[in-house]
Order: sequence, then C-alpha cells, then structure tokens
Amino acid sequence: MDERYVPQNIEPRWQKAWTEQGAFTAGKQPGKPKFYVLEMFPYPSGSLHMGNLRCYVMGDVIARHLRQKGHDVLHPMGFDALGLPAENAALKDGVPPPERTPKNIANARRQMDRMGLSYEWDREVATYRPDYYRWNQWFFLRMWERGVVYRRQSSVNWCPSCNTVLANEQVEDGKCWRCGSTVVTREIPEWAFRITNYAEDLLQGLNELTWPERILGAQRNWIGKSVGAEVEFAYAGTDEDPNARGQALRVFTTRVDTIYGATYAVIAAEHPLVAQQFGKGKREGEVAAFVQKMRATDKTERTAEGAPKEGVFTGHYVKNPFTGERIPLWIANFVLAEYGTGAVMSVPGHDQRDFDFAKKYGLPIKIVIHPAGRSDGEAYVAALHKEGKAFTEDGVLANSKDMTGKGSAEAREQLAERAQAGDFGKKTVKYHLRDWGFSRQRYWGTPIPVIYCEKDGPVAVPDDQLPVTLPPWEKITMKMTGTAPLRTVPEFMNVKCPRCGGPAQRDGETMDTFVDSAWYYARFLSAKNDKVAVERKEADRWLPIDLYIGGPEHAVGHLLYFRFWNRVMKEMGLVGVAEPAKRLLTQGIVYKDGAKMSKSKGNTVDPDTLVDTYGADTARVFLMFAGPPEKDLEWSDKGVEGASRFLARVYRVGAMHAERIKGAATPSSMAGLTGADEMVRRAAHRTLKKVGEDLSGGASGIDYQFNTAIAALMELTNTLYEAGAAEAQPKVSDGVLKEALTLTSQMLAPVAPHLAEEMWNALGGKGLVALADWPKFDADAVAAQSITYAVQVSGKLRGEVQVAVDAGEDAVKAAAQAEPNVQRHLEGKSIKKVVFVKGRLINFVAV
Ligand code: ANZ
Repeated sequence: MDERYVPQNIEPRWQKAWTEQGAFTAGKQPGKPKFYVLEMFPYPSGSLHMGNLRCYVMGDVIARHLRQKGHDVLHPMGFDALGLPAENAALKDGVPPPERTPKNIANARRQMDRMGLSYEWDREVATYRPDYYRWNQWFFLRMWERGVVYRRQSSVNWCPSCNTVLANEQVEDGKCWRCGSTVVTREIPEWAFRITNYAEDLLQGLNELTWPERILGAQRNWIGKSVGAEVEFAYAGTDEDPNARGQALRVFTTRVDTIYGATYAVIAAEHPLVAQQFGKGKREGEVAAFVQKMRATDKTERTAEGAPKEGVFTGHYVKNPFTGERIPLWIANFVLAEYGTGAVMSVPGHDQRDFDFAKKYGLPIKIVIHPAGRSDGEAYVAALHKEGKAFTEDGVLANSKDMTGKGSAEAREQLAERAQAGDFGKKTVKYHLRDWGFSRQRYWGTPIPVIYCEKDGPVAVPDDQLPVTLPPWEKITMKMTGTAPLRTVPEFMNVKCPRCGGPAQRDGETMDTFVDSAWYYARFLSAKNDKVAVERKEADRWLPIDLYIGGPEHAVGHLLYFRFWNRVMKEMGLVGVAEPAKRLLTQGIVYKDGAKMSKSKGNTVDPDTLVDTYGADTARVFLMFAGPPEKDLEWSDKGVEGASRFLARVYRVGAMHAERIKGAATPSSMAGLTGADEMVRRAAHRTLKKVGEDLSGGASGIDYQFNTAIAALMELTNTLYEAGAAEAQPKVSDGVLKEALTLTSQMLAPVAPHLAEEMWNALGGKGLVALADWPKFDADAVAAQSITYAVQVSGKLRGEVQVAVDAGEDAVKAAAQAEPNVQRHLEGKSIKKVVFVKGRLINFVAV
C-alpha cells in the first residue's frame, strides 16, 4: 500500500481487476443458493447525480455481501431508454433521440463503473434497441391472441384547431396550451391491456410479498375491491307522462342497507342511456348543454373529492324497488362512467356527496340508519344533518319497513338476497382498477405491430417481420407531441396487408414506456438470446427477484404493471412463478439545501466531481452512513468529509503495518490473549457479528442497517487506534493486528470495495476480497465476559457474584441479593444505602 490514501490511484485498478476476472458473472456457482438483486433501471438522461446513485449503492452493498456469503448472485443493470424527455430535448437542440440515447447510456455506465458498482454488464438491456423492443411487439401479439390486449374507444383531450391529442398538463383552464382554443373530449380508438382480469389475483398475491406496508396498502387501494350489490330501478316515466315506457336503470351500491332512503338516482354524463333516452324530452337542451360542459372539463378535476357538486334533472323518473316510490333521475359530475354501472342510487341521509347535492338542489333527505345502542338514534342523525353532515356509518335500520331494527350488515345480506330472488338485482364485486390503455401519440417508443387493411381490418404484423423499427427522427414532419409523429412518414406508414397483399397502413402509434419496464427484469436472464424473450430454464433458476430496490413513487404504476405482466408470462409458460419480486426495499429521497436533489432544482451533486475529490469509496460510505435506507437523507459536505477521514484512518493502519505483518500467524482462539490483544480481537469479532447481522436484512429480509454497520466499523477503528495501531510500535501484536485488519477489509468490502481490495491484497489475501468467503466470528471472543463482584453487607464481605462485564448497578444488585449468604445477612433488616464500585464491589448498608 502506498503511504498516503489516494483513492484515485487505487480505484480504477480494482475496477479493472473485477472486470478482467469476471468477478460479477452470475451462474458460475450453480450448486449455491441463488440471489437476484435488482435496482430499478434508470432513464438515461444526460448524467446521474448522487441522489440517483443512493439506490444503486444500496443494491451493490447487498449484492457484494451476498457473494461473500456464498450466494450465486445475479446483479444486472440496464436502461429504460425510451420516452418523452429525449423527444422534448430533440425539439430544443435538434439532437435526435437515437443519437442522444446511446451517448447518455455510455455516460451513465461510466459513472456507475466509477462508483464501483458490481454489475454484470454482459447482460445489459437498453429498451431503445430493436433487439429489446421487438419482444414488446412479440408480447403484444401474443397478448392480443389471448384477449389480454384489446382495442377500445377512449376519451382524450382534443384540440380541434391543432388537430391533436393533448396530455392533461397541456390543457390550461380548458384551453389548449399552444393555441388557446377550447379543448374538447374526443373518443379515439386505443389499445389496452385487460389488467382488470387479474384484479383479484393481484390483490391476493399481495399477501405473499415482503414489501413495505405502505406500498402494499397503496396497491390494495388502487385495486379497490368493493363488495356490494347491483339493483335495478324500473323506469317510471317523465314529469309530463308518468306512463311513458323506457329502460330500467342498474345502480351499483355498497350500501344496499340504505336503499329505503334512496330519494333520487344519478348517472354519469357519459352513461349510454343519456344518449338513448334520458337526454330526450322537454329538458333536452339543458341536458345536452350540461353533458357538453362535462365533456370539456377534465375528469379527475370534476370528480375530485372537494370539487363542487353539479347536476341537472333529466325530467325522467325511476322506481325504488323496495319503497315503490318514483324518484327523480339526475345527471351529475361526481358519478364516474367507468366505475360500477355508471349509475348510483342517492341516499342523502347517509352519504356526504349525496347530502351536499340534495341540499344544493332541494331534494328530499330521509333518515334510514341510526347508530346502534342509542335511544335517541334518529334525533342524533337529525342533529348531524343540521350541521351539514350525513351519518355515513353502519348502524341500525330505521323507516325501512320490515327491515327496521336490523343491523346494516344483516340487512345488506337480506336485501341483496331479496333483489336476487325477485330478479331485480344481485350481489357483486367491483374493482376500482381500470384497464391499462397504452397507445401513445409519440415517437420515442415501441411501434405497435399492427397493420390496418380496408378489407381485413387490423392485422398482426407476422412474427418473422419483427421488429417493426422506428423510422429516422429526421423523416418526421410534425414533431410536436400529440400528433402521432410516425403517421407523418409515408414510407413507414404505407405497407401491404400481410393477409391480402392490398394497400394498408401501419398503426402509427407507439407503446407507453411502462411496457418496457414491465418485463425487463426477465430479459436480463436471457439478454442475448434472439430466439426467445425469456428462457424458461433461466427463469426457473432466477425468478422471482429476491430483492428489488427502488423509489416508492412507483407504488401503483410500474410496481403493479410488472406484477400483471409476470402473471401473463406465467400463463404463457415463460416463467414459473406469479410474483416477480418477493421483497421490495424502497429507498428514501436525497435532499440538498432543503429540496429534493434534482436537475430541475439545480441542486445536484455530480458523482464525477465527488470521485475526483474524495474517491468512490467515500461517496459510498457517506450515502450508506447518512441514515437508514428507507429514510430521506440530507446531503452534507461535512458528512462526506467525515466518511473520507474514516477511510483514511483505516488506510493508515494498513499502510503502516501490512507489509511487516502479512506473514504473521493469526490467533485461532482467545487462549492466552491479554491486554491490547484481547481488546482488539474481541472488538474485531464483535464487529464482525454486528456487521453480518446489519447487512443481512433482519427477520423481515428488508430491514437493512447499513448505517449502524458502518458505525460499528468506525468504533473498531477507534479500538485499533487505542491499541496503538497507528503508531510505529503498536501495543497489539502482529498476529492479532493482521487478523483484525483482514477482517476489517472483508467487512469493508461491501461498502468501500476498493480500499478493501487494496488492504486485503497488501495483507497477503488470496484472490479478490470481493469473492472471499465471509468469515465466521469466534463465539468465545464475542461472548459477554463475566466479572466477579465482592458483596458486602454493612462493610463485611458476605459473598461474591459473577456478572457480565458491562452489567450496571441494578443487575449487580439483583444478582447480589439473590446470593443465599447475603440474603441471610439482610434478613429482617432494611437497606439504607447501596454503595456500588463499578467492576469491584457492592455494599448494602443495612440496619
Ligand atoms: C348508495 C350509498 C349509500 C352509497 C350510502 C354509499 C353510501 P366504493 O366503495 O368506492 O366501491 N358509486 C357507485 N358507482 C359509482 C360511480 N360510478 N361513480 C361514483 N360513485 C359511485 O363506492 C361505492 C359507492 O359509491 C356506492 O354505494 C355508490 O354510492 C357510489 F349511504 O350507493 B353508494
């Protein structure tokens, strides 16, 4: 080792050694237990910053530690390289996405390598390459065959003067951000995945996963299972003609127990019956205007919880099947067309939205539920109503004919059964989860492999013509997003129908980039295979991912999509398990100067500068030491310096003594060790035990404690300095020092891998420390040592007790009082005072 710690001299050397020796190649130890650790792959924007790198360093520490523990570790990395940012950047600076992306990837890879991340680059996957996205197209076709992919009409924001689809953020106050025209809702065809078919299975599967509770909760919510009933309300004419005929209305309710209080019904503006029937009659104009207004307002906005309730009476009535009453039918903004049946029975007494709406429009409010166990139940609910609040809890039924007096749960069962028996309803389960529409009017994505022929309709591109590759960016004439850019390239669009050979057109849209990330983890297993997307034998060896690491912001996006995709792959026989990732670790955010570290805030810390100044090991130690993995952390230059000082202190001991002690015989037990030797060996083995535990994920398997592992290593370093290890003549003997330093290099190897290699090598270690077995701690050295206390009663020696070295006064006192001879002398007396001399004696002053 050089005298001075200059990480820039050490780090590239070991990075080269790792690569040359294929140190991180998975599959070399088929007999060993496998471990697949994966960090969410990044989008390759210009360069990575330290905020991005936290997650990768975490994964790397775990991957490295598992290799030490004898696992066959798979730790791949790739790039989520398609998507809008590259397109937007191209509009600004003219660099086409296909040119920019590989450059960005090369730079990100260089930065990752400089950080010493132990990736197996032979498996790299970059989603912009046709050899990747051809499999997106292949999956699309297989899923289309299976009915998992289908075509549907979907409403989008449409600017009639730009002739283009607008994203939600391109609509400002209902106007187009570009030209200011009023935006309308338009139905256009799109492709969608039938993820809703998997709703129940996706919900049940959550029970098998070791994921953070809040992510599981978010997915449960998002899937949103609701057990309820569908009930039919017969048509009951209009205000002019009560005998007019018409179609019945089906509503979905989770509270059929409140049905005696349903005083009006409401449907969504997009409900098909509006166009067919309920939009007709005397109020036709009013209804049409309201529907038009709804269509022009953003859906999420108008259905948001706090949004003012708005509606219009249709002039039509339906009949409450349980009370027989004619109730008015309204159209309102808070009912969603896509959920349930797109129609609700309104119970203003017991639902807040219905209550607010009834107040606003003067509709009747009935009390049909009151709290159980109160004599003044109805008065209580009436008082709530006066305050403007509905009573929304379960309770006891009131004013509900023969159901009066029954509990909500029982009434729900019985009323649903009656509806079913009378053939006007049934119990149902609904999910809030929606199908995943994935057509995008964008360039930098996977072209959809479908050809439209006037005669044959939509036809699949034959497998042997895959991939359908993107035309050059330069050919696109309308590059602004919203207009499917591929449609402006005739050479791309105009093709022959694969079936009849007649003139036909390609789809022209591209896939949502969440498609790319929905299965990349499986492609790593067969990254170079151009015959199949995923080889079954590789899938059986490696899946599921044992530990997945990434940001909690993906809770209901990517983390749901990849669970869906894996299920489809299982049905296709490509993989054997339903769940793609058994454990999930979500990392906290890195802040700097009070804001999330990000390019847009301009508060990033560049890894290159950091590595140039302090070295990668320092950057890694800082990131792992600054706090527990799932907690947010504040960037601190002081903290970085602290990490650097710590490593320099370790290095100094190695540099001073390694050469001299590398041949020394190391002790194999505590036998005969005293003084500094005993202190150092005990400290080294205790630290070894602690670090091993902290890096293993705890009982849950996701409870990693990198920060306390590093704290323990810092303490060990202090002990070494106490034993004179940074002096020319240490108090500790060569053999003990050699063992302690060797263990230190092994313990540092996951976090500060370069310094660890340097030290391991200097101490004569064989091969790479990265691949050396994790050492076993010596139980004797770790065992709590005991010590003897003299026990006195009023100054006279009455016994002795053995206690742990670090036992405090209370523990010693308890042990002493349990001694029979001491007990005898204390009998009948009361203790006035206890004198405690740490490490020596305890004296009970008793009279
Ligand atoms: C009557 C009722 C009375 C309701 C009551 C609630 C309380 P979740 O739990 O989310 O499934 N609903 C049904 N379809 C709807 C739609 N398309 N848009 C908006 N709201 C809809 O909620 C189900 C409840 O939300 C249903 O139960 C219905 O109102 C409403 F005291 O029916 B309820």
